[in-house]
Amino acid sequence: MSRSAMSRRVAVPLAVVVAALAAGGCSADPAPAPPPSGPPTADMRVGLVEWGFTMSASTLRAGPVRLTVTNAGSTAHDLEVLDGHTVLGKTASLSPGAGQTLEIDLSGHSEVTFLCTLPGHRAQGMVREVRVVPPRAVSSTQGATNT
Ligand SMILES: [Cu+2]
Repeated sequence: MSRSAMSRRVAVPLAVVVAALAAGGCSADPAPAPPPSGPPTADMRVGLVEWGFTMSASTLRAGPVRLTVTNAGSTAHDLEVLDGHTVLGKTASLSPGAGQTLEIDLSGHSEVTFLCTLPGHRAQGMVREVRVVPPRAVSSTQGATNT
């Protein structure tokens, strides 16, 4: 008797907690912030997080570029840079807090793909197309906002 009264008493607060958790799950989703707009860069910082990439710029400059990659997440990640099926560069699997610098040549490329190759991470959202702009176009678009 007293037992059923007790379970009824906790039933309402529990439902409230569950509803709050469900509602909070969406807004608390740690989606990476979009990269700042600005001129294409040859020196980009890339953060690996659950589940995506934070980037210090939105576009890369064709030619030699340096990617300073840091795992800012709480599980292991890596970064593979692809053009189609061609691997242009790839870090080791990085523990949280670890980093690696990739030096790659993007001469002649117009778009690359950033990808985390750890199982399941691509499906969680760790894939992203990044535009590569030839140096000739850089000066004419410098300072302009995205078209
Ligand atoms: Cu990953």
